[in-house]
Amino acid sequence: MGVLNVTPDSFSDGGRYLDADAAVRHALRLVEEGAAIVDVGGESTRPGAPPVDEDEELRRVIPVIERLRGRADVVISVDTSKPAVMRAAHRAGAGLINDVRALQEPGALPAAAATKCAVCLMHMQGEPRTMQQSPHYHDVVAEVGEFLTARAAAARSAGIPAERIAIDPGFGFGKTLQHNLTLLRGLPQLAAQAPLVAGLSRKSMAGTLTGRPQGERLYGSVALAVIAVLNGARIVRAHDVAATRDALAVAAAVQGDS
Ligand code: 7PJ
Repeated sequence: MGVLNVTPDSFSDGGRYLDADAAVRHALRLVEEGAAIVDVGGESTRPGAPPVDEDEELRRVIPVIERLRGRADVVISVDTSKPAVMRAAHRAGAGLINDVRALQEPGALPAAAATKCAVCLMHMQGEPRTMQQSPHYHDVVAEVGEFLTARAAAARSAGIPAERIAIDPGFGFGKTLQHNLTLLRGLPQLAAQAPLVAGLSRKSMAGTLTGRPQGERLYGSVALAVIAVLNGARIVRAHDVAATRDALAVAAAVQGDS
């Protein structure tokens, strides 16, 4: 899953893709590099980011999805928590709803179900503005697992079939470095529940573990992606698709499924 940020305050690309045509060009490059899914996001969820209103989010993502539709053999994902954005993105051509709030916003469950899109349900402790202030768990793997089980059950009750539901532990979303490492080790437990998505690309743990600044997190991110896949992740969310694909081709060969 290639990441396409269409936010002016995105921490990893500085909003370089705000212009819809430039965003589509970048999306097509992600597809050329081997992305099977392009995840289009208009709400920055980096720690401390302010909320974005619905009209602004629609203005950012819908033109990109409309222009991308039919241009490439790729599933278009929309990274949103807002029911109106889910509906509009589906009409524009999205096939996957990636929600960092796991369809907990009012109206999100029925809206997602009505689109017949696949969904990715992610765990987050708190809200982006404050989530990194004091994350706390007794047993992070068990608590994240229980949350995802409950949200998958709620999605099924709302009419989303099990085969369209993926889950994601939400690395960095209300988690310390130690929480992230424990979750990474515990991924096999979560992977037994449903197809697992892992987003580690360019996150702070890749910087902390390597001692490198923000622009130099590629090698750390690729290592994290490989570990995630060896521990059961089925979809990896990544900014650097070509490098990640190569590394995952190696991991898949070791696993014996390529
Ligand atoms: C994730 C995401 C993630 C899923 C972001 C960033 C922050 N969606 N959206 N999983 N992260 N499913 O890219 O660093 O980890 S935005």
